[in-house]
Amino acid sequence: MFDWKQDPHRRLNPLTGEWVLVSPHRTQRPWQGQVEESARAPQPEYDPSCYLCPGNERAGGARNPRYTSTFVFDNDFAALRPDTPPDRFDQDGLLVAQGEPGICRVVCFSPRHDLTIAHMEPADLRRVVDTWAGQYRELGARESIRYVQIFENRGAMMGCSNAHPHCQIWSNSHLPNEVSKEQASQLAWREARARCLICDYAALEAARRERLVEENASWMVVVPFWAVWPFETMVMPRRHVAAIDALDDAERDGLADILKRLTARYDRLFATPFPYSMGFHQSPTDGDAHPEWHLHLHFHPPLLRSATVRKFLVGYELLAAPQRDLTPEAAAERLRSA
Ligand code: H2U
Ligand code: ZN
Repeated sequence: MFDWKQDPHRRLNPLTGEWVLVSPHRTQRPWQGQVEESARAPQPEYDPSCYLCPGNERAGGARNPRYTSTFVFDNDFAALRPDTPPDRFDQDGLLVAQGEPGICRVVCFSPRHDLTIAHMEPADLRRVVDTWAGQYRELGARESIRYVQIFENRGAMMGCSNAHPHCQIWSNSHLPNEVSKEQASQLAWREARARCLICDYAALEAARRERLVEENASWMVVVPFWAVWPFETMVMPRRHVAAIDALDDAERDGLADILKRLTARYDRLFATPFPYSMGFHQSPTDGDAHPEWHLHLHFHPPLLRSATVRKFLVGYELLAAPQRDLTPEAAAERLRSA
């Protein structure tokens, strides 16, 4: 048997069926990451030039109300439109295209321009969780909406266009690629073993603990065994729940708590507001029951060694397979001690 702290090996992601190459021997050299103090000026509570602050005019010309809690609006530059004809074009199976109706929204977490998830009050974060659940249910109830993708880009490094803490929701008619892979894997697991893939995985990680980063009564955070990004994490409810609207009161508070603690831990790791893309994966809203689905979130942060040294997915990764040096176990250890 190879030594997975030393020997190059590949690991399977059972949720996608894809492999990641791990080269731990390359990190045997001593840690050289410097910790740079963030030079960024603190954000003001209200920014008169912000498109998302209460009472301000947006880039699209609309004016935000003087909102006092979580605020949702239709994206002024939406990638999807509800009235798109769903027709399909297919020439010899080579030129295949389809009209994709959908709805895109923006969710401002709170009126405060300066409060990221890590700094919000638990009660205010709970309102964000309830808003996510409400949006999932409302959008998902529409005939043409079969998947609701809730995600947050944080930090300029991840393409976030505005410092005001917010997330986006893109909802549409077809399962997006990543969701489609997870759907197939969870369904196959359930058919083969009559159990849930993520329930089984969560139980295994709760017992082994080496990749565990955070936990509370209802949620766990791990660096998944098959992580691609250096400090990638997966956030899972302990109970088998297919979608966010099925979380009970305690689980919603638990989600607010775990997100606050995880993002604060990320911020501490390199003493910088940690950039990431995060989002939910959950049951499609196509009218079927989907008992195979287990709600979860993925955090994909780009940073590797410091506030400025990031990992790029280039070269071998673009052409062959994702690769990492730092093992997921070592990343979890570093996050636990941050
Ligand atoms: P990021 O989450 O990547 O920063 O994107 C912000 C979204 O907000 C983006 O999709 C929308 C953009 O279209 N937006 C508006 O709808 N109105 C505005 O006035 C500014 C930005
Ligand atoms: Zn703002």
